[in-house]
Amino acid sequence: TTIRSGLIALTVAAVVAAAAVAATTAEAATGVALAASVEDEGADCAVSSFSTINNAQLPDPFTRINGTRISTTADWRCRRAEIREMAETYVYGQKPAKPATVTGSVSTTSITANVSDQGKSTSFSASVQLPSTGTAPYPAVFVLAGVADTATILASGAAVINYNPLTVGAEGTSRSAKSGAFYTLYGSTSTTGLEMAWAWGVSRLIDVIEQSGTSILRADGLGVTGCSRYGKGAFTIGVFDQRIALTMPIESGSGGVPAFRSIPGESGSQPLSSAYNEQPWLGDAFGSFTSNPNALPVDTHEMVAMIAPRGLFIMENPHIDWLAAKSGSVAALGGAEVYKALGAGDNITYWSDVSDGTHCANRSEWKTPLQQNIQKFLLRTGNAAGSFHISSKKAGNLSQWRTWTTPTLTSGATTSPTTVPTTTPPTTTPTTPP
Ligand code: MCU
Repeated sequence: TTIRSGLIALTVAAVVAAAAVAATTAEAATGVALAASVEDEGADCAVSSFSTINNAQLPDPFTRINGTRISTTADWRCRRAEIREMAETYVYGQKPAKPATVTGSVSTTSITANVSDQGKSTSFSASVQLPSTGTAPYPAVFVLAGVADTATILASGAAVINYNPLTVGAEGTSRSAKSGAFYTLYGSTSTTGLEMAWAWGVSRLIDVIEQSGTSILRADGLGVTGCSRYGKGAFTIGVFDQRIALTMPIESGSGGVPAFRSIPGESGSQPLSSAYNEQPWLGDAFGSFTSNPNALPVDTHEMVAMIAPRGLFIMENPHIDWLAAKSGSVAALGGAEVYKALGAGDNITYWSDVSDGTHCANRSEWKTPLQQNIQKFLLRTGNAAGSFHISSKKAGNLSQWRTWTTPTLTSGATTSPTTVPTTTPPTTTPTTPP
């Protein structure tokens, strides 16, 4: 028995070592760690107090609330936490931390989460479809409401987790009578909007995947996608859980990827007030900003940046004005500056140059990049560089939206958030959009 268990231990060690080498190789290619093993790596960061601002341009993602600029890649962790806090406060509503009790199970056909917090309990499930190729444990993509090219996802070797967000945060209610699993725990008058409620639900399903061991699904190979209102959801899910390795919002429109400041000037796009009122997708606090987004101390290019350096594949439709693809390109280009500064410029893809104008269609142009993103970030068998394919019909111009430049971040330790730089901040030439 001793020899046998020794052999098993050696075999396990070899497999673990091989996995570690694979991860190191994938990460070495980008020079940065990819998905995290925790929901929020900056949960311990102290965030200074903040308030509204007045700035018609996109806020500088590299400047802290106290006015100093970050200078090392390690500084990004707590700068990101500032953005997260401002985004929760003014845009989406608070995402409660992992509740005291999360239990559940993963089978080859479903995942169930049972969650209890402050004396209240709820549970919800998602169905699972395993791919026909590859071997367990499989990477997996959460598909919101079934709207995405699931055939290509499965054929690429990733499982599909069919997540119905409406059971966690229902549409069709007033802001004072919200319902669904999230609001069962946190109250029907919670000021947190549906997009964040949906994000919380996926985070709890990930807790269950993590706790279930690795026999069916891999917790370190998870992606998310969905179209339209579910594109807004897919984006929010990726922004607020760093365990998501690949985020793929499709045609998300106002309340999703498009920059809030750019939407009012984009002809035919869904106005902020409409996105706020159609359904309680955004948090209640956003109501103060629908006619004045310039007061927001954050914009969605910084939500894009919160996903960095993890995989991000933004898909947009330039043929329907309502979908605000021009403002989407502004946010993507702005957020890509953070990707570049972190040495992960290759991890973001933006694609609105498509011929079919049908909303939420499966498009031939997106098939290959979808497979490549799954290979790179979920299976970790590929390393295709991300790229920008912006439709000339809806091409935003980042230089009109910023005065800040993109710093060259050094790899040193974090600089104190309270230290005022004694030297002039680096004056790098703005990098050309990818
Ligand atoms: C783009 O997502 C939404 C849009 O914001 C709404 O105004 C419209 O009613 O529905 C779109 C959608 O979810 O379509 C499926």
